Amino acid sequence: MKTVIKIKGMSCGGCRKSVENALARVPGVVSADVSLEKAEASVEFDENKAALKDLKAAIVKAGFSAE
Ligand SMILES: [Cu+2]
Repeated sequence: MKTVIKIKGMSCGGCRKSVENALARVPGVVSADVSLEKAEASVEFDENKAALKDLKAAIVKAGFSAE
């Protein structure tokens, strides 16, 4: 499935990349596109392997806040 997660705390391309990498490492994530301008991540994932809370936890662990 696909979901969009609002992210707070990103201020540059490095932040964007950190979030993207963190999401890509979550098992079950197919693709993660993070937009710095929109402050959100579009994530495609296999809901049998990953849950929304896992995606948010990865973002928080990377140092940002997810809504
Ligand atoms: Cu940054």
